[in-house]
Amino acid sequence: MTLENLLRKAIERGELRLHYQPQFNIGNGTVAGAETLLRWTNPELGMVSPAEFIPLAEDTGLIAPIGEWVLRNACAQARAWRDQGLTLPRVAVNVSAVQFLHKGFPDLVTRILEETGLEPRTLELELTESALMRDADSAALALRTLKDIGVQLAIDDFGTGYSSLSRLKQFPIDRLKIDRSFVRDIETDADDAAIAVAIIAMASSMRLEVVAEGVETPGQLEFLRNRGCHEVQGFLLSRPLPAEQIAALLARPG
Ligand code: G
Ligand code: G
Ligand code: MN
Ligand code: NA
Repeated sequence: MTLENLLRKAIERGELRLHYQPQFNIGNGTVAGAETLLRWTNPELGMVSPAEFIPLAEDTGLIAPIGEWVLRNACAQARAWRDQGLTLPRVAVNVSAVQFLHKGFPDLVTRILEETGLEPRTLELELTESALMRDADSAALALRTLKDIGVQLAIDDFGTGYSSLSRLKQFPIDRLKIDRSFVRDIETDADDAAIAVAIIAMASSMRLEVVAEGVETPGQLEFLRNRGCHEVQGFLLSRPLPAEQIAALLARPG
């Protein structure tokens, strides 16, 4: 079977699962949220990376059912944690450009929030910078509709696309995620450090929050803390984890 046909069957065969990577407040170390990351394990292929199958899903239209599955399951999980008395302030879901620009997307979000009974502000949608800039007028409209629903909005992989700053100002965004390619050499590469510092400064002047991705070392964490970054996410703090392990993390006293 082709990869496409295997992927087509993955939902009904229950081969998709969600992992969650916690995001921490840099000041006090509390959990600020978690990013939902899709995992596909196929009996023949083993683990297939989303970096491989998401582009295929986008090209074949499979992103619609897969994206819907991710959104529904992430919202249901967030609601389940809440019902268990666990506080997760925010669950972030990656939304591909194809999904985001589809006319019915805001209605789908509304329907899933109603079905699961999750407060809209608990859900954050991560859009990539390139998805937003592809057709910035349509993106601005779609973002406004989503913002009116009450969800939070983040720009993922920030710094890697070609944002027009005047556009950025028009977008009703809550949060920027500094791409991990800038974090990796933040202590040694003056250009990467300057970019990260500029993103943090720009975000604070626009009253946006900043999450740094891909934090792997204490030195990177220290740099980001000294520069006023709000939140961090990365292997230093936690890998993406199955839901049960997130529950344990949230239940941990203190
Ligand atoms: O988790 P990992 O590093 O393997 O993810 C690789 C890429 O796949 C990242 O760019 C990530 O944003 C993307 N990705 C992971 N899960 C999802 C998902 O549920 N939907 C979309 N559209 N992209 C995802
Ligand atoms: O494109 P996006 O930012 O959504 O990608 C998220 C991906 O980054 C996930 O697949 C996740 O596994 C990966 N990731 C998360 N933390 C780290 C990290 O500290 N280092 C590296 N190299 N990858 C990370
Ligand atoms: Mn992301
Ligand atoms: Na990213």
